[in-house]
Amino acid sequence: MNNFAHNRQQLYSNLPESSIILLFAGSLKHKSADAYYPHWTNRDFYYITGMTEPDIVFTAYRTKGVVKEILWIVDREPNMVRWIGDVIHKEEAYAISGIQDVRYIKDLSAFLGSVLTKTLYTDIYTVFSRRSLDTTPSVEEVFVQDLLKKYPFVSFHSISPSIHTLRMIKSETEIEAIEKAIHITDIGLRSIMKNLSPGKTENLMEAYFDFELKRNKVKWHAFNTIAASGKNATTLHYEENNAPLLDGDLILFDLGAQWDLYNADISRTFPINGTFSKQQVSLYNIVLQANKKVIASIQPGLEFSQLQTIAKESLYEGLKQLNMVQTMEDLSEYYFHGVSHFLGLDTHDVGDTNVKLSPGMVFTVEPGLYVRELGIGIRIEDDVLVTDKGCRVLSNQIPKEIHEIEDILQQHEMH
Ligand SMILES: [Mn+2]
Repeated sequence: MNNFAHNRQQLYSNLPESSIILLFAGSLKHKSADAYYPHWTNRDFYYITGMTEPDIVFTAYRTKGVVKEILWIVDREPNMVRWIGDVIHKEEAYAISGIQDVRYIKDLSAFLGSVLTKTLYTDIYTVFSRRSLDTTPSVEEVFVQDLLKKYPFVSFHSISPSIHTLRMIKSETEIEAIEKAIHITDIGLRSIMKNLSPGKTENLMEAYFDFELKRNKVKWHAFNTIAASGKNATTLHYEENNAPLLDGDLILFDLGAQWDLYNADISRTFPINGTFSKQQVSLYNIVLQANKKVIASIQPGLEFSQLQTIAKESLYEGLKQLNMVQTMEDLSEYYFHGVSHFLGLDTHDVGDTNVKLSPGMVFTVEPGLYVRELGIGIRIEDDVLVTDKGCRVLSNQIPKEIHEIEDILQQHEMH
């Protein structure tokens, strides 16, 4: 069975008899003048349909035990095709989604009207994903408000929790896409390592990464690249990436490619001149130790929240030996973010973190230390998959041991 069809079957298992699922791909967002932002398909919509084009709608409803699913696509005028290209056709939409009944969006309103007025379907499940009360209403909310004016007897429910629960457990195909994203991220990082030297700039390092991504047919980054040297690395989300690289400083990279909408999220920290100083070694090893301890602890049944506890204890022990902290509270001066987040269709992927680990979950392990007064920021981030007995580090091939990193950095002539 097609992956997306499989996802739909899982979703339908909890669908009550008198309810309709209504999902939107979302529309192009206006940027300025005649320019639009690139379309970012709603990730829940993609998970259920496999479609990436804007303005598509998906409906499903159960009738006499059978679920009827319909995909509503756009029909573009021939003249518009000449200007902005073709849209997806019915056969293509079926091939991708596995949904046999594909219709044109202009008929959706009449369809919903007839279903709502002639049958007992009164519960509509859709995606409510507004990030905060202050952001603009989503396409779903606008649709819902409009429909409620015409059909005040229907009630709406959020289907997001059901889809997000499914999205927490990755299929083989999803894992392969994440692995591919990590593989290309590795290629990009190695290009950075080959070209890293004092006197260059952060943005040049970013350019080496970007070149490899484009060369390997990556369309989007997983997120904005962080290339932060020296004290810049102590700002968590530094994205200026324009400072010169100084001899003796470290540089922290947090970056990732996206493949088939699935993301990689990797952090590595390198010495700009090819050799870690003594002080850098001692701090780096504390972070590396924490990274390894968290990874070693991963197994089904462990509380997700325990990952952070293990990371903090490990970092604390290391810093205590250096006399940099006295109590656990002191650690927040040098480490102030979570150690793990789920990874998938979103870089900070959906999912409930008040859970125990289960096979198929994919998340990051990213302890760090940020010592402002020393101009040192270190983060070592891997992506891991929970297996039956423990975990598989999907980013295992990306060097993180000091001797591995120094070997690679020192292989090339510094120029
Ligand atoms: Mn991350």
